[in-house]
Amino acid sequence: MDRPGFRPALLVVDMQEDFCPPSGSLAVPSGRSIIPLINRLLSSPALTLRIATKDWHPPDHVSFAANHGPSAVPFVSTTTITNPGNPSESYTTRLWPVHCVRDTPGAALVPELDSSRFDRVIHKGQDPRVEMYSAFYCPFRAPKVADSGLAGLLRAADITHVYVVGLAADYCVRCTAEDARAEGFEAYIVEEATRAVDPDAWESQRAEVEGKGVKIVSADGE
Ligand code: VGL
Ligand code: ZN
Repeated sequence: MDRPGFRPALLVVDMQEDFCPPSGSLAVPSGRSIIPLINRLLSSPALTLRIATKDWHPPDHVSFAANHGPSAVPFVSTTTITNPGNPSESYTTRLWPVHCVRDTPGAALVPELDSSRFDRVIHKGQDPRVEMYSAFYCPFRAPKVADSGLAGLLRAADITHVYVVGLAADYCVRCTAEDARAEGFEAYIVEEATRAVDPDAWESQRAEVEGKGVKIVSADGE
């Protein structure tokens, strides 16, 4: 039975080959194992909107260790990212292996995913100068950088609740859910439908994520 004022969207974040074992360049441990549950969630008739996101980087993207000289080590080295619209705003972030380069096989959605269900696919991380974990925009305060239009899309569909699943829990899933909450939506991460790059780090981040108003829920009784 429809509840009044309940118009949920499912955001399926970055279910791409490069984030999945066995061959992804930034494979998230057991990242492939969540696909059957995501397909089941996608089939729910209760959903108002079903959206996929794709990490979609140019080859010269700032998050690739390979673009920072021979001494930069993926997963280990960091770099400083500056707001192109406000040089006084910057932060330090982790460098990654080359991954999800636009139009390459590694950037494709995994074929087992029931992609025919998606109403829209949002691309993110296209600006070579900035990292973009969230599917909404980069984490700068002002001005906003690389707005994907996702908030406007959700509002235009009168979405009330946003359920976030996919990869990776401790990066793009988390940031997307936090921004959904900050944009005024009830925001959820479905625990069994996500996996972390660093499972231990994710465990220690949960309280902080919940402190931002995101609810981490179980798919039990979906
Ligand atoms: C992601 C690292 C780099 C993610 C994207 O989708 O969580 N993580 N780019
Ligand atoms: Zn990326």
